Amino acid sequence: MPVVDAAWEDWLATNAKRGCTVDSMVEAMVGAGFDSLSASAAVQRALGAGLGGARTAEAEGGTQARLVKAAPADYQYDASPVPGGNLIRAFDRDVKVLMRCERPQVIVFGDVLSPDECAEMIERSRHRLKRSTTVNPETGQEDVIRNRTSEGIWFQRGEDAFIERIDQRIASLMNWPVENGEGLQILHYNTSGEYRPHFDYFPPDQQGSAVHTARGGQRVATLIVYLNDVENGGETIFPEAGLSVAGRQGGAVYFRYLNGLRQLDPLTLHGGAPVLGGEKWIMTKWMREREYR
Ligand code: PD2
Ligand code: ZN
Repeated sequence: MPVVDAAWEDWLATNAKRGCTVDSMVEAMVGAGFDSLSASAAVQRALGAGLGGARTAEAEGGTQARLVKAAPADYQYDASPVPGGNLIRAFDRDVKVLMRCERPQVIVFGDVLSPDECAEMIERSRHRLKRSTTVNPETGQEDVIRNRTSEGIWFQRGEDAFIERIDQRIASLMNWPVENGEGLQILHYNTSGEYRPHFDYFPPDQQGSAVHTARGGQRVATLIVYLNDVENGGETIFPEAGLSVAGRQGGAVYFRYLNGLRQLDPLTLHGGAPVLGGEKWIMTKWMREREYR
């Protein structure tokens, strides 16, 4: 595989300045022999370094490399709502804290769900999966794009007693009102499936965001629960923080990106690395500023 040498750095900087899309740059690099993860990381680096800002949007892995104004240095890290300690009583279950990172605010948990609960979530979802979409930053519509090669399904909040219990447990763990949570989303990736780096928040400077924030306001924090052990690959990566979380069944990663000043943390850029062997099942909970109806 080629390396990102001075010539490539120059090419990246020039194309980032010209406003080339993430996709087109990654594609060109892959065409020249880079693997998609290295190409994506180099493009993200170039955009960050060259333009002094962060890429935005869930759709970012998508077609447009847009910027938010916040620079990492501006974001004020205030206290996370998640309590301290090694063990957190979350509604009906004791959840282990395995790792905490302060900048960005990331926490890795063990035992959020039991193996039986993970199996039940997978079985309830298996036959209802649909190809995942991402939010188009211009229109706010959901688009199917290559940067998110997974299939998913949503459960309505509290739709039955089982889902209600999981919703309550997660709200208790995130220490955020259950009413502010979006419904649980289950995602399935086959081998080679990935979700390129993006933000979970809705970029304030993009037209399409208003459609989403009208209901419940901005997203505040994410919890990704791992429903199976992945044979190889499929880590949740935070490229700006140099962090990679290899999930274990029942465990979870939490990250928070909206502080009390309503600033958004660009260090929470994150993605799902390609699954190199086996399959990957996750469950995601997004919390909003206000009640989500
Ligand atoms: O599958 C993942 O690890 C992953 C990574 C980044 C999922 C999401 N984002 C997401 O659902 O937003
Ligand atoms: Zn995400």
